[in-house]
Amino acid sequence: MTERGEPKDDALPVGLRYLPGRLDAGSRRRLLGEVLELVEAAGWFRPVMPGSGRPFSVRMCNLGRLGWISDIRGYRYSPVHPGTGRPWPPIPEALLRLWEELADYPHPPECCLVNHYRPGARLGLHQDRDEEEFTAPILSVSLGCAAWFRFGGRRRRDPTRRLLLESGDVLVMGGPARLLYHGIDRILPGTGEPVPGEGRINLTLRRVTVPERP
Ligand code: MD3
Ligand code: FE
Repeated sequence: MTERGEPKDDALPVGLRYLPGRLDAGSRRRLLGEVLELVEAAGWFRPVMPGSGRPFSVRMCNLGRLGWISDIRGYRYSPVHPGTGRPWPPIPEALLRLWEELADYPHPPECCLVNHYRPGARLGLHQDRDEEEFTAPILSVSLGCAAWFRFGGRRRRDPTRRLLLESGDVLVMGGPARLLYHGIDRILPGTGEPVPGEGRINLTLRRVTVPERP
């Protein structure tokens, strides 16, 4: 239910698919274990706001050929980790299969951005527009603590509403939903699968480049 008590699927924007409980407890635990093993080996990084250098409250890492990073110079995709200069680890098979099943897009994702929210961490309202390919959806998997997800329209001033995202929930944002403003208001400590270091892990699968025509 949302904050006002209406059903969660009440008039979701066209292109936003909400799949509560898409992953069962076993899949959630295996995926969390696999992702955290890869990320701990590669290392987390703390993005900072372009210009101001103010750090994000969310820690990040990436899997795949390209990773989203943010430093004093700007937001961009990079083939290497900004701290180590090494390529990102591969995207786990289970996530590639989920993309094949749900994305309705004929090419694989190139990036899995891994976000770690500790209690108190948040992500302000923003659009995801650093990719070149906008006809592919973004697919998100929530693991660990539940969180209040906020989304609005294509303009920052458009009205917003919230959805409670729980461990195992999947969201697919495609078509007209691809450029909606969205963010994370706060996480609910003590809910969902235990995450080492506490908190919430969110995975977003993204196609970054426009595929070459055959
Ligand atoms: C709606 N992550 O990494 S995932 C992000 O939970 C990001 O960590 C949030 O926003 C998180 O950029 C939200 C759900 C999500 C992702 C992309 C979207 C919702 C979206 C793109 C368009 C509309
Ligand atoms: Fe986003």
